Amino acid sequence: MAEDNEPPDSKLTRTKEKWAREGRFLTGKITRPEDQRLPPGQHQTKDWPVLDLGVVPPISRERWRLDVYGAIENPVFWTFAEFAAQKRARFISDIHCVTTWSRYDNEWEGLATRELLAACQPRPDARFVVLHSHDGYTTNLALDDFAAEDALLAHSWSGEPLSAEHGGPVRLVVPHLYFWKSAKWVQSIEFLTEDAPGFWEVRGYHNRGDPWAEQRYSGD
Ligand SMILES: Nc1nc2c(c(=O)[nH]1)N[C@H]1C(S)=C(S)[C@@H](COP(=O)(O)O)O[C@H]1N2
Ligand SMILES: [Mo]
Repeated sequence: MAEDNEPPDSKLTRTKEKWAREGRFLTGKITRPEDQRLPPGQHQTKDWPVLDLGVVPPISRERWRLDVYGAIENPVFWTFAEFAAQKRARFISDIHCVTTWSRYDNEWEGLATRELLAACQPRPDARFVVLHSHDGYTTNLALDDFAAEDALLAHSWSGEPLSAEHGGPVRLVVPHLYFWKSAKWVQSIEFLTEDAPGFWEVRGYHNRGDPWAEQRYSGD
């Protein structure tokens, strides 16, 4: 298993760090999702590109566990069967990747993050969430963003089990933020009282990542 390994250093990682330094793709426009479905600087794609650190961790549904811990009242440790037996959400949403592609109308099924919060009961001082993935990737979100009404831990896409290349058995989907916040191959979810920037957030990418405000890079 790759979970204790350092994330791989790749040419793509170095290219994306360079884009952050140069402010690549920035248009300087700010729009709102109500007025404009496609965020500034994005273009629509019909296919679904694969983007990650280059390692697909081989985690079957049988071996997968969800470990939820930190500033919560009820730590959760579920097998895939226990996870899948929770109340099922089905959401349709758009993907916006910071590398400028957007893909409309993705059908996801899984557990709404709000249901997870109801189960694990964050303490009053919990304000941030960090996702830890089996490839060594991490990403951080404000608890309010994690709790968005259309955010979910997805195990299915278009009615089929989520493929390994797209983050199966289970990935996060947070449609209102750039897609790097949507961690693939979720291993554990940590609740924190202080923020803890993740893999891209310490490599020049924005701490929040609102596509309509073009929060691509830190300092935008
Ligand atoms: N575990 C993990 N999750 C990840 C990544 C990653 O490298 N590892 N890459 C992020 C980035 S930068 C993007 S754009 C999306 C890509 O998801 P996709 O390959 O399903 O399109 O996954 C995000 N989640
Ligand atoms: Mo990305």
